[in-house]
Amino acid sequence: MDQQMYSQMILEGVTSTIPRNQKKSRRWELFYNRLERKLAPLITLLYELYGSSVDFNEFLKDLVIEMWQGVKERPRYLINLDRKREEDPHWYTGQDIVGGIIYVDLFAGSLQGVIDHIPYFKELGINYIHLMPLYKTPIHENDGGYAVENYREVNPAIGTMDDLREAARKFNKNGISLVLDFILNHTSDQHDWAKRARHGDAYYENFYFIFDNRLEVDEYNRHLRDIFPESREGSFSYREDIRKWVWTTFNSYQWDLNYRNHEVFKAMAREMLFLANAGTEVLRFDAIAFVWKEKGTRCESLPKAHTVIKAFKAFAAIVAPAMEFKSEAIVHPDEVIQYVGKDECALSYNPLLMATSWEALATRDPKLLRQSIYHRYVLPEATSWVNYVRCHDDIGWTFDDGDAESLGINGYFHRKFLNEFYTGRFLGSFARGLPFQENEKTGDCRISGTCASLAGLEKGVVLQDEQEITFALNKITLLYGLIFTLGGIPLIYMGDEIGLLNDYAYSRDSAKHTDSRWVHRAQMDWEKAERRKLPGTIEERLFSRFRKMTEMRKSESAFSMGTVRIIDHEHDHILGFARHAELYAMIVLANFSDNVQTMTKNDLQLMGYGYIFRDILTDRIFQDEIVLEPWEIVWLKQELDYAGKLEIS
Ligand code: OTU
Repeated sequence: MDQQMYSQMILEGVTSTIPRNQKKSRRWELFYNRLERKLAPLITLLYELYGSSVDFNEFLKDLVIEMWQGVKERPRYLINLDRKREEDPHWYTGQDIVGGIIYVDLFAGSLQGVIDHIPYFKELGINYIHLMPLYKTPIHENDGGYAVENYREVNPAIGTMDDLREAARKFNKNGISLVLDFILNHTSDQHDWAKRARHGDAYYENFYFIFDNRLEVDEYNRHLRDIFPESREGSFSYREDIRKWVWTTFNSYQWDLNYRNHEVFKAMAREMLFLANAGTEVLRFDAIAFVWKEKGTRCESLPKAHTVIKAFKAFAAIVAPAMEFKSEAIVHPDEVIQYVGKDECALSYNPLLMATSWEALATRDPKLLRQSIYHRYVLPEATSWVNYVRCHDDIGWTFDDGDAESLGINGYFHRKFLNEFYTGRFLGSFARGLPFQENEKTGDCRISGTCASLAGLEKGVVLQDEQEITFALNKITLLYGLIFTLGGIPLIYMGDEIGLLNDYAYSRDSAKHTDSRWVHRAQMDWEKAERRKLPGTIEERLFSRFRKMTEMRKSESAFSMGTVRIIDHEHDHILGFARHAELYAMIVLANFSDNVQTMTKNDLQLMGYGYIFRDILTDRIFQDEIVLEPWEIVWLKQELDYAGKLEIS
């Protein structure tokens, strides 16, 4: 039977079970229309995953009923948002969006506290806010919120589900998009499903990967890499209480869900709808590379991992079309891109840009960064990067070894150097970072630290070295300046705008001391933030630049997602690129060095870019040459020539 007919049959089957009065409602009409258009593609995807199960039809009907429940419960303002987004489906590609990420408790104590800080977001120009996992978790073993005990409950220390709904509504009223996490690869071992599985309930045992047999575990392990090697060798944990092995890709208390079981898909789809109806506009899909497992493979980025996400997307498109997915796949660049698509994740973190920016800062040479923008920046139509400088996680050096090789860089040794540099072990390094998940077997390591500490501000402040401080402020501005102009949604890890430094207190906390990422999950310091109002302070110098950058980004349509044209020139330390708007081009130049660099206007003229430029961040005019201070970034706009015409060829 073809999918369209099949879908019709399921639709009729479900319709006959819906009470007549419900079927007369406008909601039903809306839902039915969407189903007619969108159910068949969903079924095709699900068939690929679960078509061989005997109860496939029942499963589909259950899903449709879940969806109807979701549509009925969807608040009216979100139904309106659905309509608005359907009219403007690529809203997230615009230059008018600037994001921020926070941990609710660390930023403002509670959800009400976050609501109270809406003016601060507005002051900075932020209109997309990622509230990091705020669900109920165990008090100690929670992986910073990523070990969820209950997706429908907010961590009681920060508020309630009603507070979250209120925050979402207030965000909506203020034109701010709410971003939440969907932690779908695993639950906490304290989740009700895991508890039931531990008590021998076969239905829930099937939600996870639980093995009696060590041999089977070993067989899987042979092909897997260790993600958190400091916590354990291999991807499985032995549970004394049940005397069995459980698949745990991350920490031992994070149990991987078994998506080969359609009941898991159904249960998680239900949780997803719940979050959609709480007001989520963008759902961050955590650790998606791992969601599908097959023996004899490395169980990362398998084709069916994509099918699972596409199926979730097709499902959400029927109930909550306003909601987009953001991919969090911090993997090889070839794989990162596979998750990006309007029918999968319209948005994706850009770990390569993040890593190569820091790489260029350490080497003072942007060639790898330039190459990664040149070869790996383009995305499919109607999708966008989410660019970031720092987040709550570590920095991993995820560039491709072949790319590096072609520039004469040996990947293995270069990563070693970068790790030495950012942990401050390298002589003369400006960075103050810590190693994360150092793997003695492979020599692998990642880096923790706040943006400011890694960029040299901590060193400058400790040594009271004014030049180091100035350079650090320039470096921070440079890194953020890139993500504000390259196209895609820039994300500010809140605290970076005032230069929050590493917080070493985590090492004295028994629940945190083994995870160095806590060093950069510092509490927002509101007293420090107040100093943004005092001219000349570090906070004011930095904050005012962030403000200027958000303002300028939003005002220039050239900075929306689109083509980036790399500018070729002969200055080793300068990265240059152009972004074209309809009538003019914006040219961004960044100096990756401790010295002043001068670029002749010839370099730009050769490419057809005018004579007179204005840096829109400082309003300086450049006529004969462009002089860049150490670590400076300029955003140049071509000025009108004296005859009043645009100087563009
Ligand atoms: C994500 O990160 C989260 O961002 C982390 O905070 C969590 O600890 C983790 O998942 C588990 O939920 O390894 O160092 O290659 O793609 O998913 C960060 C793995 C991580 C990454 C990423 C993971």
